[in-house]
Amino acid sequence: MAKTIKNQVAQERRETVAYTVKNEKLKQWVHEVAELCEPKEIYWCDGSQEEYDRLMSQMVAHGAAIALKKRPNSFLFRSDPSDVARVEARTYISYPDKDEAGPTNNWIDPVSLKKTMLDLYKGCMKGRTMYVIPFSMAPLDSPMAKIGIEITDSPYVVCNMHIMTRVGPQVIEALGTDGEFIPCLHSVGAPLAEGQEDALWPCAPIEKKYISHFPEENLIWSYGSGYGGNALLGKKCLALRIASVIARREGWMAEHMLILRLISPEGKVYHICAAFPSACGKTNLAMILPTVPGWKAECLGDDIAWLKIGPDGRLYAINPESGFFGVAPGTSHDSNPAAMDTLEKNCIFTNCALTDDGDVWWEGHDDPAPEHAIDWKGRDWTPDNPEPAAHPNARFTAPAAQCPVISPDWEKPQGVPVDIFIFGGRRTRVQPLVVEAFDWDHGVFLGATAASETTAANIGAVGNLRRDPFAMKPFCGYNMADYFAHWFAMGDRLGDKKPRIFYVNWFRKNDEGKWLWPGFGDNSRVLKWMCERIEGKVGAEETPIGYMPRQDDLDLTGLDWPMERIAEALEVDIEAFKAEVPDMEQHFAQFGARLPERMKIQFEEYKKRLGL
Ligand code: OXD
Ligand code: MN
Repeated sequence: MAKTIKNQVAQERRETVAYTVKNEKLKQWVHEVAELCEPKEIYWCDGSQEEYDRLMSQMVAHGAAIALKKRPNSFLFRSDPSDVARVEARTYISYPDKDEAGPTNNWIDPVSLKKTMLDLYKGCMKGRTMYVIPFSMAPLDSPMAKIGIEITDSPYVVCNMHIMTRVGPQVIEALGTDGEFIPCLHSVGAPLAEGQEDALWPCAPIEKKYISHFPEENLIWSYGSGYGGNALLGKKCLALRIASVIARREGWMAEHMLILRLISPEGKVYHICAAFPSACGKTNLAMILPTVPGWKAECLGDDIAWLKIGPDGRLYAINPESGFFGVAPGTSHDSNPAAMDTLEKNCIFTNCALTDDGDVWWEGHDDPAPEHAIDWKGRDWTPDNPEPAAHPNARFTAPAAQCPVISPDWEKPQGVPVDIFIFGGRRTRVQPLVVEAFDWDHGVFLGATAASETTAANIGAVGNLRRDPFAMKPFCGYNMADYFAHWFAMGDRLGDKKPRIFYVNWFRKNDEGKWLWPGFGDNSRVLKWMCERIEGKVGAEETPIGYMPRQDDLDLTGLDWPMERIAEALEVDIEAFKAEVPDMEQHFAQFGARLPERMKIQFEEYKKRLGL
């Protein structure tokens, strides 16, 4: 009896698929989800331009998207005011044993979490189309590629996934009859009753949002949010949280890192991977236009790196994404000219302001504030308005291939060999411009103690200092203490082929609130010092916190900036470092007995060097 009813329901639901799907497990999963979520129809995405254009015109017709007159094939969306960023407080790493998730993750046991979410998913796609998105993270011809299937009821998510990942029947083809895929289920959590008009940005209230990961099953379930990393499940959920677990198991690394190529005047090539927390300048550094004479840079990725030891024993990095989902406010021809050029066409903008001539604008844009605009909430806005016109976490979604400084090797299947790791964050005080780790273990300690002021990329207070180890606090899919151990173990496996490790802070200010370092293109001066350290060409001073350049060790040719501020940017205030030790104690204490012995040794040595 049950079977007949099932069949009847299935027959009533239209299913559109323009290619042959041979993978039974996939077909079965899609139909199970349809029975649970009860969409009005199922549509398998093909990743084509025609599909993108069709969905966009539907969203324009509905009013959810605004076609920008000034930018070809570009659209503006405004989210619900409650749905503007990742929601770390509603993000779960679910293992049967809480200790596997560790103290830095939210945890609910899989049985109760699934029960709660199944109740929410029941009928949640009523009145909507269920889209099935076959996507690959990393180019399909890369040995690193991972296939995901995202099921979503959001056409906005489909269009973003077109840009951020590789979508299409080639992915289904690669799956064959029994290939493995990572199931990623997403719903905005806003079923439509018969005749009910759809919201412009449907989503569920905060207490019903769940961004859940079941690492033991490689499974992702997201409910209630349509924004960024909560909804584009290839990004943070798959390429970081789930991938970090797989990586540890298989002996590689999934990191919240940009990938950058630097080329010296002599043509020597260096690859740098840098981990900074969200909204701390990864996209700007990834697309840097060096000001230091003779040096060139190319971008390979701005947010995520997958790193694997190659046949020659070196560590190779590949960017699993195919687009940039960057923070718009603060992006300008000054801060990031390459990003501004990338944004000229074929982009999606979310929560930016709309100008009267049909373009987007945000705080920190080169163009002065327009005399009148429509703000991110859809209200009239003039420069005397105390609220910003764009939300501080307003975003652009842009194809990586469009970036004028994209490296010709950005899709190289085996990736590029890494020479340098950089950690860092946004610290107004205390942390100097740059420090080099004494060795790998000390570098792991620097990564593990990384701290940064919180930003608008997560819903919550902005500007508070928090420890964000390796910029992975919101993205590590297992116990962070085990993640530290994995870093130590990778160092052992890399032997003398280990990249060198540095820690930077571009954001230090003086007592008058003035920046101590110019930042942006001038950061290349610090990168040059790092490359020359590798070559043994330039000096450094040993300090209790690591090796540091003296002012003369930095190439400051042509830099028009008060030299006394640079001196201050390089100052180490030992008392200020000592004052932070209790916070570090607390940070490490949360891991209890799981904290690797090698980390304890590093911490003891650090305290000794500070004279404690
Ligand atoms: C991102 C983030 O979107 O880190 O990359 O929040
Ligand atoms: Mn990020």
